[in-house]
Amino acid sequence: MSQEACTPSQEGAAPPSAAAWRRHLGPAADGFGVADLVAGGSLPRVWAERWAAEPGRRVLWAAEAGGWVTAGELEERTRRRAGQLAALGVGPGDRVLSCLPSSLELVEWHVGALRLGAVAVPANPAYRERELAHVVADAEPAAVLVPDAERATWAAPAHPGATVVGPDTPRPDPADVPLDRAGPDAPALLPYTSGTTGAPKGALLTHANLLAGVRALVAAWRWSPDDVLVLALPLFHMHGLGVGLHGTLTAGAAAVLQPSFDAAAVLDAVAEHRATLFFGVPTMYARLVAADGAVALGVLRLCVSGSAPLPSDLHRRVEEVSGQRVLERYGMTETLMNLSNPYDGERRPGTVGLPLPGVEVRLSEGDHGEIELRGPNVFAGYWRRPEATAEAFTADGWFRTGDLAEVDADGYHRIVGRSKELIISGGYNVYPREVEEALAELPGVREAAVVGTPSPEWGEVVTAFVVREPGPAGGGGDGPVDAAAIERWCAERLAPYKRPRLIRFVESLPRNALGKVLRDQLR
Ligand code: MLC
Ligand code: AMP
Repeated sequence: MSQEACTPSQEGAAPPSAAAWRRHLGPAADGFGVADLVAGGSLPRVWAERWAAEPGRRVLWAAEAGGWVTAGELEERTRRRAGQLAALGVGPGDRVLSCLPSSLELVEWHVGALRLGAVAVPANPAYRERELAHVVADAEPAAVLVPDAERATWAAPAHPGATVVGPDTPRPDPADVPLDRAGPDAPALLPYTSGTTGAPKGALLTHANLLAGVRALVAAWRWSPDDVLVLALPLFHMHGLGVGLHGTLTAGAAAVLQPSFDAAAVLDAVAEHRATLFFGVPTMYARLVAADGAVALGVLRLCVSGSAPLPSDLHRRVEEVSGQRVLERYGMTETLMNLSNPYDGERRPGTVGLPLPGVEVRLSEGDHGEIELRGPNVFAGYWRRPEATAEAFTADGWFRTGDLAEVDADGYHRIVGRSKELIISGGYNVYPREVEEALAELPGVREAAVVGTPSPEWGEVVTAFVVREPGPAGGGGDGPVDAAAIERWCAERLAPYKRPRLIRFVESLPRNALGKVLRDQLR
């Protein structure tokens, strides 16, 4: 595959701060460097080596498998999927889009694609037609894996060159192909994100990016082969996939896969499997502390929160209820994880801690401002969008996150806002413009603005301010468009987490002299 994303220059990179490495790793920081983060060259090579060394070790627990899948079985299952993809015509560098629910099957296809040297494109199976079609058309995958016939009919026209594999598609016999050959600079993962603004873009991560990102966590969080993670995060986003799954396999540890998050099921799994780790978004912690048996969180070696701000009072609640002091970290699709509270040492509520091994962090105004990043974890660029890639980096090659922070005298970072227009609801990112565009297409809506408003359950909820056309709505309605019509319209076009949960009808939208909507005023 040609390098279709624009790779920014990393020339002149200063070595990552030895002090921050030491704060995370203690004496183990001595003799540990960037080369160690990317040793082995790719995740599949590192995994295959581990699986061969200890084939009998339990790796994944999945209801579908009726229990534990061992390393040797996972090697076979993923080899078979890689061979089936090859038989479908997929080769190294081709994209493989999976739009599947979190499951062992998804893991098999994903790891199989990586082993083949293909580029895995994860997509949320809750996407509606326009959302899925956008990603399929943009990524131009050679194969698309879907859970049902409806999604097959949505995906196929978006890229007629793709082979769409649904549940009833006969699986070919696996071809015998070389596996685990991709090198560190080969593209590995293409998750979609809207970046700072605009339509969802593919963020192209190399094998080295994925490996460096995950190795830093394995070291900083003392992830060991003895660990058992309860993995209830969706496996189509960086948190569940790039951290939870990839980290487990890289550490040679084990994970209990859950098809979705349910607080009681998580607490049961902790006891049943003698789990040691849980990773979640703040909404999950809010539900866990409210559940019967929340005290069980206290038996875990480590609980990590991320993807959205963990309110300090929720941090304290978890500790009151279970004795567990949650470790908060900060990451992004484009970079994996960047900052983390230390494993040993103070975990400060309301902060996201210190730069992780390999990651250089600077703030645009010195001790405050936009977080800018450099390191082996930072992605190669946006897929086929050189302008967006160029905009995302400073002239001297640092990635601009769009998150605003301040740093205290001890080096702890506190996220204080965002310069990008983004709503985070329950750990899912929602781009106001995408929702506004869907609303504006509804006959009877003159214009709409979407903002996030605070919510104790979701962090923020998607809130729409709608200006209606006077008189009867289009589309056969008798009166002006109402909230029920908006909900029906959005349900057809947007995944559930993007749909406005609050709808306010207003006479006009507040604008500045240049005509730009004043979102702060709406909030
Ligand atoms: C579900 N719903 C949501 C929602 N999740 N609405 C708003 N925001 C969300 N996040 C909808 C459901 O579809 C349903 O709609 C209604 O809310 C109630 O559903 P529920 O059953 O109570 O919710 P549930 O399905 O349990 O989902 C809640 C959740 C989920 C917290 C488990 O949102 C979740 O898995 N969030 C994690 C997202 C994540 O992995 N983010 C990481 C991105 S990577 P209806 O219409 O049926 O009533 C990243 C980088 C990093 O950010 O740093 O990690
Ligand atoms: P995504 O684009 O889905 O990868 O989401 C990344 C965004 O999530 C970041 O740019 C932040 O805005 C936000 N984020 C992740 N972790 C945290 C955190 N611990 N606190 C605050 N925001 C976070």
